[in-house]
Amino acid sequence: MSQTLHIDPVTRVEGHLSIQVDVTDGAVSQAWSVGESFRGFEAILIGRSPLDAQQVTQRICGVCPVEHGIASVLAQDQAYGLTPPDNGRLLRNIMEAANFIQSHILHFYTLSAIDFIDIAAVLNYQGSDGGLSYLKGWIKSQLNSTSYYPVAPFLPRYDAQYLDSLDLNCAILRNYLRALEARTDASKLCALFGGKLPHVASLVPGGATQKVDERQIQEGLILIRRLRDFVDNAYIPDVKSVAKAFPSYFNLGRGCEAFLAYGVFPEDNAGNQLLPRGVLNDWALETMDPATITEDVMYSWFSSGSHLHPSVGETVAAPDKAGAYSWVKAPRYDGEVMEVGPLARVLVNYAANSNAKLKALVDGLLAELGRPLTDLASVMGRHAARALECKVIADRVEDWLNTLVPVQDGYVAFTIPASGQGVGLTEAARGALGHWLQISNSVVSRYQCVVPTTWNTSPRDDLGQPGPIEQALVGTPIADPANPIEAVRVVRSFDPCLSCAVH
Ligand code: NFE
Ligand code: MG
Repeated sequence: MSQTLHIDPVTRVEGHLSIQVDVTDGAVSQAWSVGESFRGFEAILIGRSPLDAQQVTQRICGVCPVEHGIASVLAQDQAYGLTPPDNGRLLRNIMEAANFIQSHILHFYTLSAIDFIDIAAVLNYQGSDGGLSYLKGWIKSQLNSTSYYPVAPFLPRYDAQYLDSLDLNCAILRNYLRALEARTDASKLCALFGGKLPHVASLVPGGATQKVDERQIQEGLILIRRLRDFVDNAYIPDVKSVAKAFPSYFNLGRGCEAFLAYGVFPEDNAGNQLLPRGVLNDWALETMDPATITEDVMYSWFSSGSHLHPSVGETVAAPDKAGAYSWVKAPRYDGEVMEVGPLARVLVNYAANSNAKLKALVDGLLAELGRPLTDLASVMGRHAARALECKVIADRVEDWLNTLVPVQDGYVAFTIPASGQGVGLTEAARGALGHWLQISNSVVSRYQCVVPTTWNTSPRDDLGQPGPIEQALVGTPIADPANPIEAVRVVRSFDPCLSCAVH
């Protein structure tokens, strides 16, 4: 017997995502991922000064603005022939890393933990709850309110099997509150060198405009040490606890098992990165070649050419196009479906053995859980990879802060050429991010963004191959079609941001 479920909207993701699944004999047999809005940032930039790009593209998203700004200035660095000085490279890394940290903490606690915490058990518990009484009182008062969304984000939600342990439920809910403060610290760290957040002001082609002083470095160190403490003593232990309580989720949401990373956080001007680029296909490491990237639009609401490289890409909206079902394009690497994100970065790094600390963290986790590496291609593997890379990044930020040289310039001067082109490849919290820029008559003549969630929520491509989330959903058992919690757990493990995906 088969039935079709519409999960629309998928809540606790950024932007407007709708998921449709056919459930046959108790499991998902087919899935469709639908981006429900169009934004048009690529068109907005045409005819404007390229210098607007790092400001305009940051407005694609309030969660990952810095990464869009970085991709844009990297594309301009290439177009103008610039190499940032060390301080500029370090400042960019610190701002981008701070944005990663706040985003990963947001994803686990604010967006995903409620899929696992037994809210009712915490509300009904009468004993000492270690600081939760205010939150419980608030939820209870809202339960009696007549507002349309009684206690969002906590309720309503799907009935499901949640965490058994009352202590664990209370502990993670307490850390849910602490996570809000941790995200504030991460945003302060970014704003310390970016001037403001969201949408930092100091990113420019050639580096970053902030001229740091000793006070800023000390303030940054205080913030990153608090964040490292939260990651070590709350985030990673909580993810491990959830992983141990839901072992079956290491076998759910496997997906396309092909992974792409552009690499991020340059450690020098010679191409070395904290988390390097690469492709993992059939669990074998390959060199990443951006020339093979294309975007298909057969099933997307665009009338522009399909299977184009982003350097010649087009974005022409066609809301009435027959056969299309999403505003998300379908990026492919050498024609293949690729998952991007923390799991991709961690697996590429593991295969390349390029970061000893990250490899040791992964080995330690696998030993603790008694699982093979391949089990990380799963719902729980994505949560775990995000937490472990968060530690590696947060630890490294402290080194970068200590390497900044006070008062030294963070950027080099530049002139905008009358014509030119460039590509900025980096990683956002959610995965591989690229901006392709073309300049004619000193203004932007083409601007194409291929964004992490464009990869992960992509619809079927010209060959009919489903996108990564569509593939990850297939096979997922749905115990109760009225409460498809298993499906949303799979979707949320990718941390989709549709605002970015449809840009
Ligand atoms: Ni709107 Fe973003 C990140 C980017 S996701 S959050 O991370 O780029 O597509
Ligand atoms: Mg695009």
